[in-house]
Amino acid sequence: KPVFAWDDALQLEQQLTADERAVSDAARDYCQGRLAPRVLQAFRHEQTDPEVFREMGELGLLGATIPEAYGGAGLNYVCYGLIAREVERVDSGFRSMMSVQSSLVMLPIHEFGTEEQKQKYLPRLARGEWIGCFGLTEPDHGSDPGSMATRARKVPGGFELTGSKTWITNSPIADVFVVWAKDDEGAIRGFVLEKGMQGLSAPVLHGKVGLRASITGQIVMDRVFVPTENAFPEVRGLKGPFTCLNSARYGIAWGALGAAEDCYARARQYVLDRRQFGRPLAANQLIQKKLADMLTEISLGLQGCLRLGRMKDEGTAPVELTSIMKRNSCGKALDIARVARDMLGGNGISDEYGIARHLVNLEVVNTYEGTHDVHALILGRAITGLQAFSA
Ligand code: TGC
Ligand code: FAD
Repeated sequence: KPVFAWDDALQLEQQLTADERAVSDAARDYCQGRLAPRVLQAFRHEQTDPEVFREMGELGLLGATIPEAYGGAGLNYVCYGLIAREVERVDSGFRSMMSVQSSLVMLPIHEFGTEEQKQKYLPRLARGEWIGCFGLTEPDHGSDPGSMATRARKVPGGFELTGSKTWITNSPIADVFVVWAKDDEGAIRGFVLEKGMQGLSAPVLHGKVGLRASITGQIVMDRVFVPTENAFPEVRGLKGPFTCLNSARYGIAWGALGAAEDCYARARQYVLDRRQFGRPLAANQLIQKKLADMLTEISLGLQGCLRLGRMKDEGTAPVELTSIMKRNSCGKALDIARVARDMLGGNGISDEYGIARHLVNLEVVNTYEGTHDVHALILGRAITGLQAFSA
């Protein structure tokens, strides 16, 4: 008789290849063994440990889909998703550190960079020796990056970049900055900046209530000279940054469900252990319904992520599917975290029980890489053929 598993109802494990299971298991061992014991202090004290990049690099968790010839692990998109799920099961901030490095820095250098740029940056980024960040958002242009104000003026031997980017993951500790700016013709182009370039600074943003284990800052560029060899030669327009976002948003779709799974597992154990009115909380119908709803959404969501991963690996995934899954995973994970927090009563408010941390992290995850509503508008446009972003 088939047996029901409370933690893998649709038997995701059985739908993976042996290699994919091995990657997922190795990622889980590292995350539970090395990251989980550090997360409370990192979050509570807003401390980002750059050593995490080195550790992840050693295990091949950075640039998982980048070919081995450039230092990556040469894995498929399903593996990348499984890694994101395991990292975010511990904390969205750790996943942010990993996915910016992988999808938003290594991927564009691999996809759009010259051979020299690939050789120079990718192996060191893959090992976590160098830390990367991605500058698209500006103080006045978030959901609408096409209106960006940062300019790349052509000068002899290169470009001069002026402008500022904000809410940039990893920027205060970054060695490599992938920055998007408009050239003299008004076309969006990508540039690779390096720490120490004159006129470049990356002040930290303090006081985040979520994602506190992951450092965030600005990128301020005051006439930074960037040699021509540091520009991506061909790519023009929003296609450049959006190609990176397609990959990062896909990872988030898996990752947010990893956080949701952790909330569900913690809430389940808590209500089994905690007694009120003379019996376990878990014996109450209201509590059981909450757990049933959580497991349903997690199970369906993971199947959707796996399907999207398989389609990405086959090359058949339209970008709108990523919007469906990023939006669904974030919204559902946020709902699950809120309900799980409630099930722990007063203890749910303590950072020591983990769920409130996931909850405030997921508020960020629901906002970055395209807000919940922006993804609804992307889908609305695809469904109707009518854009509703602007008048
Ligand atoms: P639109 O007309 O839709 O497109 C302009 C050009 O871009 C192409 N394109 C895409 N290409 C590849 N992949 C995609 N997903 C693409 N979406 C669009 C499109 O084909 C077109 O190309 P061309 O050649 O015809 O010019 O542009 P729009 O200005 O109308 O776009 C509107 C909108 C809302 C879809 C877009 O601006 C958007 O997605 N906004 C959200 C902004 C966002 O996601 N920002 C993320 C910043 S990075 C970040 O948050 C990192 S956090 C990481 C972490 O810590 O984990
Ligand atoms: P806005 O665009 O001002 O949106 C505010 C509200 O208005 C949202 O609810 C939105 O859904 C809504 N809205 C906007 N337009 C419309 C519309 N047309 N119709 C209806 N509603 C609309 N960016 C990077 O480039 N690199 C990074 O590494 C990075 N990391 C981040 C890390 C953190 C911790 C955070 C918080 C953000 C990060 N971001 C990063 C920025 C992130 O991508 C933006 O915050 C996000 O895209 C939203 O932009 P915004 O904050 O300017 O909000």
